[in-house]
Amino acid sequence: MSTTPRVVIIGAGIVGTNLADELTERGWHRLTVLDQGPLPLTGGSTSHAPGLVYQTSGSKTMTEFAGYTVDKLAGLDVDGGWCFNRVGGLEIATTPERLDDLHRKQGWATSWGVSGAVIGPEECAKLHPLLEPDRILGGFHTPDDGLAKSTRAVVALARRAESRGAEFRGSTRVLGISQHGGRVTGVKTDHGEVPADIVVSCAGFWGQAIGEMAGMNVPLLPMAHQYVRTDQLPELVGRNDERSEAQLPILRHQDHDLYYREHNDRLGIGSYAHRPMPARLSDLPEEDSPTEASMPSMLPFTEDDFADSWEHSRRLLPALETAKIETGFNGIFSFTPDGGPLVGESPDVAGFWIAEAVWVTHSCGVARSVAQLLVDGRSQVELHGCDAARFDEIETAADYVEETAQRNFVEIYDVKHPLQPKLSPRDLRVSPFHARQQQLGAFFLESHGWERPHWYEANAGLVKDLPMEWQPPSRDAWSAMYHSPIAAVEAWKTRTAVALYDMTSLKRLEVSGPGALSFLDELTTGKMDKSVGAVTYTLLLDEAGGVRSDLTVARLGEQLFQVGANGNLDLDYLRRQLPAEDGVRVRDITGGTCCIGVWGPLARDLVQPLSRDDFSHEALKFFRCKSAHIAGIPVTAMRVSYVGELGWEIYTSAEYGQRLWDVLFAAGRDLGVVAAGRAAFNSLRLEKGYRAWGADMTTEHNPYEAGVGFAVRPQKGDFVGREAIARLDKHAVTRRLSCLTIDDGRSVVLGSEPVFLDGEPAGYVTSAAFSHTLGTPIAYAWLPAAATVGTRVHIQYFDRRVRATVAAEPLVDPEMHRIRR
Ligand code: FAD
Ligand code: THG
Repeated sequence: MSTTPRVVIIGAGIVGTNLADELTERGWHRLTVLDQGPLPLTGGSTSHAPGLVYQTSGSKTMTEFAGYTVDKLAGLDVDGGWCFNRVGGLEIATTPERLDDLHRKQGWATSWGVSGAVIGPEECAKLHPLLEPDRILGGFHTPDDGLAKSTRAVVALARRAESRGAEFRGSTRVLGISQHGGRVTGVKTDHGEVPADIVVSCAGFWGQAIGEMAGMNVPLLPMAHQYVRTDQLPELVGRNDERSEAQLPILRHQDHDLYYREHNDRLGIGSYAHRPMPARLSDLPEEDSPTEASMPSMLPFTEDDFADSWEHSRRLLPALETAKIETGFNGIFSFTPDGGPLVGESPDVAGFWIAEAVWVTHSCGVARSVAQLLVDGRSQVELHGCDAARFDEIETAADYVEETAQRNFVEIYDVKHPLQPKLSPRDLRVSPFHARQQQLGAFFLESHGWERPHWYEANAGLVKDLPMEWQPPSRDAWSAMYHSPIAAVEAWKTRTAVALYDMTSLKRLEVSGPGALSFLDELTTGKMDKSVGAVTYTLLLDEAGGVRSDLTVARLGEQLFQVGANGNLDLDYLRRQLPAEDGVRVRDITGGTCCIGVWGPLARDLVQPLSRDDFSHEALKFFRCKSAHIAGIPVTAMRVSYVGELGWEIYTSAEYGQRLWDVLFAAGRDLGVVAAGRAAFNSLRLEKGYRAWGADMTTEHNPYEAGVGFAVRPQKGDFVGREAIARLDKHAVTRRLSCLTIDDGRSVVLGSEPVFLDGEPAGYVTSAAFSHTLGTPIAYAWLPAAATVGTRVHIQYFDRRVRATVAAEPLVDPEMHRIRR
């Protein structure tokens, strides 16, 4: 008798069939896959996807997903027909900016373990003879990329899953999700009810409609994307046959939003150059028996939209000059607010999961992770960029999704700076200090809808006052983007006088009730049962001891805690862990409150005269908090500093925010106070060695290798991850988040670059900045533990090698003299 849960998968596209395969491989064979379309050509996106698989992206997780897709599909066939054709990938540059970007991309490939090289125009033409070498500047060649035959892969995967007991039912439309007592119990279809303990919607761009049936908002937008096939090209005749289909590398011409592949003696061309074309599900053709030429996910070809793409294609590939477009269609697939997929369980209906907005490229990897989540409770590849709960509420609103998804479509192949903000929607969330920040000439970047000052032009006049040793060297054009030398002023003032930082966008959660203490105690690595007024830096671990988040927990009352968190994933996690019986409440208080970080050696000189409360070291020690009044404004002062200086995070409710800002600013004038932005903030926190969750560490890392082992108290009693942690030898880590200083004192890197040890790729940069206090660029990187302090390494920045040295950390104030006084 089997005891594995009954699973229903909605959708037999590349994601659903992969998931059926992964789950049955893990012994979960009580599994039914339903699709409204006939099998195997259901009429979803998979049924027409040309299947180009480029593995490399800026995301380690997505690149690893793609790597698994390549490996897995390469091992599959249907009656000898390939599921993956390793023709290689070629992305060409026709502008110097693109060529630079390809070097940067080659760096990502190296960081994440994909092989690839930037090559010259002649070599490109040798690989792809349709290319005219004098029309291009070079290309990035990735020999392991290629074509996925998704329509064949679904057959191979379904056969394998069926052989292990899975059942596939086509022409069965899901009409509703049945639930009882907050749990999914099955799905309603046009052929009756199918009972289930777990339902996973792999419905692709129909995801929103299925989500609605379970009351889950799925932030994706179906959009059309044009794809055409030419008529026969004499240059391709005789090269391929029906079986091989292709042998030239898949080609990308991103400067004009185009890509190409062979279809035997024809060329297929995909274009993102047209206007965004959002599609309504109700406008799709109803098709009971889809064919390759007609299916629900295909809208009629709109030729005018392709005109420019055709021109640019003929310019790039002269063989097209005499060719014609034989067929074309506007094919539909999913776009999301940040371009990432959507993976996770409904927050409201236990057992209802989604795995949507997934490309063929990442499909095997996503499916493996979902199977691991379901079977083991944990994905081996970390998922924070895929988790459906990563968005704040505003980011899941239909208006927001429509606007950002369309923008992502337009920008899909753009050369993107890591700090580049969205142009719209903007000014969605502003702190109460916003008007003042504008008056000070704040340069805003955006995060989860929040406007965050990166520096203030009002401080420009102080650049000339910078002492010699604080003057930053000039930067290369790329690292100078979205940066200003004014950040040096703001860092200098923070280390030598006092500065005000807007900390409002930091996610704040209130955890309250009689069960609050034990609730937090069971989830975190730290001791929570401290006196009222204590603040604890602590970790959330997963069951395997991976770092799920790092938090500050302030005990404001016996049954009242304020948690400083890293984002919505923390809120989502805490809510899911709430005990069934009442007694703990978790509330997001970010929006109704605000926070100013007042930090610097003169912070106390600024704040104390404004208050009748005692802000002395004795009265409010490091990592303590208390209620107080500042110029009559009720505040909570928390003696915490992510920039590593004396001072407090000062919280108040939103209504008092502007007054608090004004009072502090005015009182600080004689002390030389400045408003300071995220550019200085990030530099100062790195100097101090404070990790940023998501960038520096994730669930893939344990606290000891990440350098936050000090926050783990195994002796405190049980907590999530304790057993796993107990099995680790904290002194025997094999890799380490390591601090690097750049030897030449001027070459700034930005993050994700590969790091070489003895000439071999050995790790990657997580965060980087110019350290104003040291007068040299610095970086944090994951490196083998053998790279001890003093080890020489180099970082690849575009096509350059930047020498760096592993340094003892933190670089600034290891004795905590600046903070504890
Ligand atoms: P689908 O294949 O759409 O499967 C979802 C299934 O759910 C469908 O079969 C549908 O019938 C079923 N379903 C929906 N609602 C219900 C219901 N109520 N009841 C029962 N069943 C239901 N990706 C790449 O990686 N590389 C490419 O080169 C590439 N090129 C593309 C080119 C074009 C023109 C387009 C449009 C997309 C392209 N994509 C590419 C994207 C890729 O096709 C999709 O991301 C991928 O196929 C999605 O797979 P899926 O299984 O999630 O969705
Ligand atoms: N402020 C508040 N909450 C936060 C952050 C914050 N939560 C999320 C994130 N930032 C957490 N990150 C850190 C990292 C380091 C410190 C605080 C928050 C810190 N560490 C000290 C140290 O390592 O020297 C103290 C450690 C200790 O005494 O345990 O200050 O910015 N509210």
